[in-house]
Amino acid sequence: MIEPQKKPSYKIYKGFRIPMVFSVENFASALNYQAQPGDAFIVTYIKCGTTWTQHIVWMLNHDGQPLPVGKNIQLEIPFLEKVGAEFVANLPAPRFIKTHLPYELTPFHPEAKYIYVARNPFDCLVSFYYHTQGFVKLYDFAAGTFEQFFECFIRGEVDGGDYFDHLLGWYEHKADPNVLFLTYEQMKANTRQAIIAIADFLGPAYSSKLQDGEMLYRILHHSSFEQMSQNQSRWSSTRPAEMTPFIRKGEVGDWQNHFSETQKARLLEKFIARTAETGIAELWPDLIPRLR
Ligand code: PPS
Repeated sequence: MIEPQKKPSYKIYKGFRIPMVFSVENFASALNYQAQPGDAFIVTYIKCGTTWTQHIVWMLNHDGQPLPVGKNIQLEIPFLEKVGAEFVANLPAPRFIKTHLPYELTPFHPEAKYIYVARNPFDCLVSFYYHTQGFVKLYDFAAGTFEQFFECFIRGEVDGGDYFDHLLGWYEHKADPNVLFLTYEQMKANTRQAIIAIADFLGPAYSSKLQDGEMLYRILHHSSFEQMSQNQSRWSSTRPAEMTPFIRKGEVGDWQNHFSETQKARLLEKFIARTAETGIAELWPDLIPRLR
């Protein structure tokens, strides 16, 4: 008998895959959260640089000091779909909110701000595989293979929904006045510039703080991969010691260590088909030549 394809386990709500330990009620309420003027959302498809951006934003609000041990970024800048609307509505203003929702479902207010971070789908897939494997209680996929996860991702049958739908939906709004569109790769190439762009986007109350070069230096230092690799209980719930850590590798191009030639060709074909004539391929100019 052929073994059925192993897949991560999810709860399904209106077609969304939700990690098993998440509450459907909170997820449903998140969709009805009333965004407020002054709210700032950090929006990503899963594994595209959310936590890194959350920490930068948190430090901009805390004199460039790093998140101390004992606190968790997911409570400081809460994940809307996980904690639900009431938790977020009760935060003091201005609210900073994490979400993985696609554009059309993200609570909108013209005076709210949206920082969107995109990451190339190849590295996103690899990072998402380790995430799904490592959070054993969330997905029951500890024994899942890269090949099995690849099939789920390419079909969009993962809890982020379809990667390309998410990116296309937000990319259309990249020039909106209340959207800051960044890529993980830009953040890696020039983190200093990304921190300044985020502060400028949040407004003079933030950008003025960076005039003190000391604070910019502190944020740069504490947002580095090396620093964020320390005391990882600050970023997520714990995962079994034998699994990869949440802040795992932090590299551009790790996909080259994982994809077979066939997988490269299949995801490249999908990437080209889904992003044709959008300009999205220009976000990662080195990617397609390296894949061919
Ligand atoms: S989540 O679960 O969706 O919130 O994950 P997310 O934070 O979006 O993405 C996790 C990946 O981001 C990497 N990361 C970093 N890279 C570089 N520098 C810093 N400071 C940093 N912090 C987090 C993290 O390692 C995950 O990527 P991979 O490729 O798995 O290492």
